[in-house]
Amino acid sequence: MNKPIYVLNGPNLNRLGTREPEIYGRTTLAELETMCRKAAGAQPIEFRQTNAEHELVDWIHEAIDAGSAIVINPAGLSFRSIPVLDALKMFPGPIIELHISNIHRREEIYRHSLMSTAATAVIMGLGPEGYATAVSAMLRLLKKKSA
Ligand code: DHK
Repeated sequence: MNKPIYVLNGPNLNRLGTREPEIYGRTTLAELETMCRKAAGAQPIEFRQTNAEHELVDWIHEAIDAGSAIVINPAGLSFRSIPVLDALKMFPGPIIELHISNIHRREEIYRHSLMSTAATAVIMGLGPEGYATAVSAMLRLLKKKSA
């Protein structure tokens, strides 16, 4: 059995569906999980969300030992969390940083993600569909890695 892809979500993403729909759309986190599982097919995934920085760090540590890849939307932690960045730098597999919005078209405070230096790739601006795109892309990265 393949080790799971960890799809990790940061603060406030539990409010998707009603949170600033003009930016994030109306897809709920539960619907995003369904989209990810459909895109993953037989590949197992761990889909989680937290509002706590320490929990996101703990899950990245778990992925270091038990996961094959990480797709992460760190949300607001993207811009200030050295602990999340440091944890990602320890992860040996591929990492896709994901944002629903195009952070470069947002207010200045959202335009520089600390996480990107640890990411294999960054996907942003595709809206909620970006999650399925990220999982599909990760399947290809893992296949290339195992070839
Ligand atoms: C999600 C958030 O919660 C924001 O803090 C980021 C990101 C953007 C997103 O687009 O998924 O600025």
